[in-house]
Amino acid sequence: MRQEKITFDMQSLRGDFPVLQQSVNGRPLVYLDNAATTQKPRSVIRRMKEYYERENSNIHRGVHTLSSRATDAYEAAREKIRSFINAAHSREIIFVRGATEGINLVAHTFGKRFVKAGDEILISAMEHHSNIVPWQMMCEERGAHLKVIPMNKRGELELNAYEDMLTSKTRLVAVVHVSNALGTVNPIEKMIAAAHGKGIPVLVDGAQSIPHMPIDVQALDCDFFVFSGHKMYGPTGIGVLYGRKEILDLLPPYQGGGDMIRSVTFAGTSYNTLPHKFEAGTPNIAGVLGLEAAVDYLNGVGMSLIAAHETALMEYATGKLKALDDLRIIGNAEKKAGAISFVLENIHPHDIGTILDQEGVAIRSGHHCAQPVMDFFSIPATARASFGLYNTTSDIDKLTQGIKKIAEVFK
Ligand code: 7TS
Repeated sequence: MRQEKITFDMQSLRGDFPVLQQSVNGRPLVYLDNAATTQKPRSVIRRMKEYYERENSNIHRGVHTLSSRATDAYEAAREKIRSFINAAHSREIIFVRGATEGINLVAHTFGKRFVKAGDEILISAMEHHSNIVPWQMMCEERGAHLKVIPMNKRGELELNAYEDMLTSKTRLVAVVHVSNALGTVNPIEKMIAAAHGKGIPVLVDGAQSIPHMPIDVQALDCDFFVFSGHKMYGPTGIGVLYGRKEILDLLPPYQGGGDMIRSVTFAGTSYNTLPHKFEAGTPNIAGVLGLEAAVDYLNGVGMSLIAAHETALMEYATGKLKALDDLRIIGNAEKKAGAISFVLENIHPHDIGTILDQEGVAIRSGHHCAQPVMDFFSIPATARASFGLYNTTSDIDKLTQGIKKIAEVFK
């Protein structure tokens, strides 16, 4: 069982994040761009600094003390992350640069091993570009077809259509858990069960779910799950590909280099076992240790408590935004997490973002690397407020006050 504090002490929690203790444009910072990246607690920053000051050394190759210390720390972090997502084995945890690299790794290696001309890959209508383009590239290379699970105007996937699309030609389903552009939480347990019913493996893009809810990859029964450290209070440049051992063992290596080999001669090379087979070259050691510190931080607060706090925030924000004149929320799925996208009548989202910034409120405006979602709703862009564990109802009040000001300026 994870240790969870009984109460959510917001003041002490916010105090853990140095970035939040500043003013921007003369106003105390209200940070509502957590879907793009989250702020880092002091413990994460400290862990990385400590590594460089005391342990810095390359891993898996030296016999000297610092090297074995760094190796032990790196592998202990892998075990911590295994436990965080409840994977069955730590060798199923592959360190990558982020969700994007995790998806590219699977598209490349799975494609090479399992996909041939005429086969189909299923993605959904609400994917981030990083869960579209790698599959397009792979399908083009292999003469396969990319099929798109449709969604409705609320921003929910059409599950009946999905089940009909699972055929003997389908090699893999790659679907987002929580949409970064709409906030929709997809019913992935159901979707995975339906695919498995036909023997089809499933990759889940967990970039936007991992910071907001407890994740148990064995309970989900997914075959692959990818996420980025920087969206869960960890550093940039580090992420995780979880893969079921039985499938990872069948895949060819992604990149060649040091650490991924068992032996090399000019006549040929034999490859290392999991997870090293997929970790060529010197990895982001400091990043891995920073990510471990982020996991410790999340466990310390408690993922269930974070989920409950953020669900309440989402409800509060939805109510406040809905009450504003001329504001339309894009994405009204029954189950949402993390982010609310909206548009204001006759005001470009970039103007919303710029004026809010003057109020010290940081939100994101644009297509959120989900252009097909914008096309679906016939809009060029949205403004998006996205939440983290340190956000409060007072942050949301400042957001809505800022939006009211914008409406007045443009009147
Ligand atoms: N998948 C989803 C659902 C995402 O939201 C993102 C990043 C990625 C994959 C890619 O993650 P990366 O860490 O490899 O870049 N989403 C966003 C966003 O919404 N605003 O900035 C980045």
